[in-house]
Amino acid sequence: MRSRASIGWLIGILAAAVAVGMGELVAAFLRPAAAPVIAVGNRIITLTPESAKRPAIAAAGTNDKTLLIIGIYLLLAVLGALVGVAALRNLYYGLGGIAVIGAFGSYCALTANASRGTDVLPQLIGTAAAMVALVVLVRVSREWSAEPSSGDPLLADRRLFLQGTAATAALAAVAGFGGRAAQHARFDVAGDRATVKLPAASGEHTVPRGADLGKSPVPWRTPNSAFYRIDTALAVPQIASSSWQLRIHGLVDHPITLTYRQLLARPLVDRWITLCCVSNEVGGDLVSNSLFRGALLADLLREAGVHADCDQLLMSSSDGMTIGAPTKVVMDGRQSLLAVGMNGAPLPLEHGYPARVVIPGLYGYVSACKWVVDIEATTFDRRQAYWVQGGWVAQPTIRLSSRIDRPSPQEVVSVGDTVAVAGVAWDQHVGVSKVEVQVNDGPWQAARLATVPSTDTWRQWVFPWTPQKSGSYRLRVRATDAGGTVQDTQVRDVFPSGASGLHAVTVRAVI
Ligand SMILES: Nc1nc2c(c(=O)[nH]1)N[C@H]1C(S)=C(S)[C@@H](COP(=O)(O)O)O[C@H]1N2
Ligand SMILES: [Mo]
Repeated sequence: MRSRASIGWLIGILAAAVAVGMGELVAAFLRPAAAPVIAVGNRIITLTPESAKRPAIAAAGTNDKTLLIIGIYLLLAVLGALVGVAALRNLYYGLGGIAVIGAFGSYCALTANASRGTDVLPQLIGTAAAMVALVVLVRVSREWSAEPSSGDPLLADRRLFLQGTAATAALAAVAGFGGRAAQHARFDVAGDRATVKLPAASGEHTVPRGADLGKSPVPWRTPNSAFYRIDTALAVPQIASSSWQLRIHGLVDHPITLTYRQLLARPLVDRWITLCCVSNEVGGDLVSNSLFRGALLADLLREAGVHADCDQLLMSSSDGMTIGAPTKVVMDGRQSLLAVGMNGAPLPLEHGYPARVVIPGLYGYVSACKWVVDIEATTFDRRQAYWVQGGWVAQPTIRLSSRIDRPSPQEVVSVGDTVAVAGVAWDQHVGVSKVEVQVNDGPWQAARLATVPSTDTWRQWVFPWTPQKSGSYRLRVRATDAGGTVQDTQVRDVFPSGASGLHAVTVRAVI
């Protein structure tokens, strides 16, 4: 393994590893979001145009973040290898390459959402460390790979080379894993969350009788661990309850700053709310239903004295996400929550601990700000929220939707056996009045509907069906809302305001 190229790769990749490792270590003194790979990833998310992001997310699903991180590591390894090869030819080429990569990382760290000036330090120190490592490694590899003119110094030099690369690898690993461990020890708030005891709340408490028909593989109440998750946070924000504050300001008479303790001291309510993502495909699972506990957002806004000309409430999270909701929707009497709990427990970290907003009847991207720390009373004219900048509609209405959860696609059923075709339908804050099922091109037949505690949740349905002959069957579902409007059959993509079209499942009946 003495070819120049492979030595070049090795030392270049090691230099890159030193940069990442030192960056992780320095980030432990600042904050996890400043770790080089996280900062670059966060910036790449905002740099990528929406039109390029959507196919990538569609292909990767909810693994998109892991894949992005892996991609950054791979790219860095390739760039590192190139730098190493260049450095063996001319050390300054290699150092220049590192400087360029470091400059890009620094740019990302300084321009990422909610970045702080000090976020550049891990980049700078990591870059400097990589340069030192490269100089040392080029030295030891030159001495080894230069053909000995006389005698046999090769053996000694080879040992020097091995020692140099091993020491560099060890340094990178200790700094990197040590830095990571220190970040967790210093910043993780799972322990903080475990100490929170939420005060009791008025309102709903248990799954209402008759809401879950027991026929679907998807329970009416989504457990916290199964609740869908959508956000742009590469590292879940870690906000200790003692340091959380919410600022309500802008077009208000009295700006408010609320601490977690003050929030818990307010009257809290428990409400069943079905949240769904605008990116949910027809038949998709980016929709869940839980019991949210929180304070009424409208009360807080009234206390702040929101001005009549404020038509947008622009919420910001600690990681710089912005989400804008129409003021009149929040204030129209529905139970919009500044939520602290989910299914009886403090909010899980991935779902916004310590506090988030949940507004029944709106898609998540225009309502459900997680890790919320700021609400600015403003106007749609003046401020554009994150997703709206990407072309998503600013004030969409949720689309009446229905889904078949049983049988599953391509399932094989028995001729003559009755199958409980089952699923859910939703049109939050409007309500579902009817669900119908169609077999092949037959008539639409009414399904049995479950009861619901309010119009703010999805509604289960079941339809007993007995295939009479063997063969392939297509089952379709459609819902009707409380106003009598039947679900839109037009097929629409999720962008820019939510998918529409009917969900169909094809199954095979055999004797
Ligand atoms: N801070 C923050 N809040 C956010 C988002 C985000 O990316 N960051 N995504 C929104 C979107 S698009 C949706 S659909 C909901 C999802 O909430 P969940 O992950 O708790 O299901 O959160 C919303 N709130
Ligand atoms: Mo979403």
